Amino acid sequence: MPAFPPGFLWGVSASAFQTEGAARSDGKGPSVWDAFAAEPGRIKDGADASRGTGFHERYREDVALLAGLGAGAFRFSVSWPRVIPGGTGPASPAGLGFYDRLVDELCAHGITPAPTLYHWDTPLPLEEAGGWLSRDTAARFAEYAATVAERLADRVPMWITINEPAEVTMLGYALGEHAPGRKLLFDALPAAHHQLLAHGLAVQALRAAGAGNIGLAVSHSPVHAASDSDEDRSGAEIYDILTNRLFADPLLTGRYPDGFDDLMPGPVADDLAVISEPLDWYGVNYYSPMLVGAPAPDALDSYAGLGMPDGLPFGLREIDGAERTHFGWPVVPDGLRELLVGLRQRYGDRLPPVHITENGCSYEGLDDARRIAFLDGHLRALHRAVEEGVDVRGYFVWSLTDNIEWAEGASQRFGLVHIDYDTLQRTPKASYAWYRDVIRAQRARGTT
Ligand code: GCO
Repeated sequence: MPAFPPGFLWGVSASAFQTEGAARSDGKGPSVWDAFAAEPGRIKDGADASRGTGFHERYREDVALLAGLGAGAFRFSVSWPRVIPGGTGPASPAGLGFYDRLVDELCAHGITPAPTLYHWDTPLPLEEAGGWLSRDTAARFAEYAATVAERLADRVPMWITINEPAEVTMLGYALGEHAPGRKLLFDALPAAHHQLLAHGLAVQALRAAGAGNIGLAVSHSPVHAASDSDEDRSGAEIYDILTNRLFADPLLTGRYPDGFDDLMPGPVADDLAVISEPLDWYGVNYYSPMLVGAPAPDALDSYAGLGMPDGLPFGLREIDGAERTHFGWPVVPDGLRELLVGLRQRYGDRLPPVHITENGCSYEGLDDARRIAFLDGHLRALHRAVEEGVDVRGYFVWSLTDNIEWAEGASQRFGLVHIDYDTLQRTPKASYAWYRDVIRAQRARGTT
């Protein structure tokens, strides 16, 4: 592995709903994902998502695993309804106490705590009042952000406001495969705007509470047209805007892509000034590129288990020839370089330093040579992006342990560490030792 820049942060990511369990402990309020997962048929194989990986009980064991890895940082998420059980109103001392202990435990092991404030688990009462379709949710989020920062900012040197607002909008509100299960198609766009506003208000609230080094995690995929025909190119262009620009443009330039202002709830111009509050860094989640064309009979009717309804102005196509993960996602490491160089070209100096806040793959087994090959290929592609002038400061593997993969339940294993869902026993995989050795070798070169 070539040497990464001095100070490069070697991290691992996870999220609250996917790991914590203890859904009703310590006065935690219900989240939209608790409610969704409890509906029959929502989670594959009827997996019991409410136990997670038992992280709430076993966090010390997982921090020890992080320490064994030599991880420089751990990106976890704070569960909003664990901290503010009703979504609004008083904070829960027990809820805040849990994150307080987790942060202390990480610090005691020399691991940078990097909390995400929103990784999809909206407090249920707020969802029932409209969730991200309601402007009020953004204001409630900023209050919650301030509460967490007041408690943790003295020890937390890196913050992530929200995670993948595009997926929440698309999977949660447009297609209905994720919580809250709404199928609004393009009427879901206000959910995008209100998450962006929530982000901007939270940046202000965090800074006011003394927190710094703030970013967010945005999913990106290089998008290629299925052919040179005008129809395929325009399908790919719409998909590219929805995937790569709908969030990045307002965050980094203070403007929506052409035509989108009119589709958003107001006051859009005032909100954009808040949304584009300068970031300290920009987080990129990358899994695979997309091949997209016009809506057509040969378009995929499902992608990664997600049904694609009729009536969309694009159609996804199979990428031929690529290896696939257990999830069926194509493995294209150079897509990471391509998208980073593309972001740099599009946004120039408006793109702040970048962290790869998620990258990883689902494969079965403890002897996970294919995960090692995946991560090795992506790190080399990331290094090429650095050589091509992209200012990348860190890389976070998704994920430390196997965990609840949303509607896919326990069926997709992304961990460096295996979870036995009967006993919750943790067993490091071959990729854990490999990543430990990568970090060790980089550190020996004095780069981290
Ligand atoms: C996210 C992701 C993670 C997933 C991972 C694998 O939004 O950050 O959905 O939570 O588990 O991307 O799909």
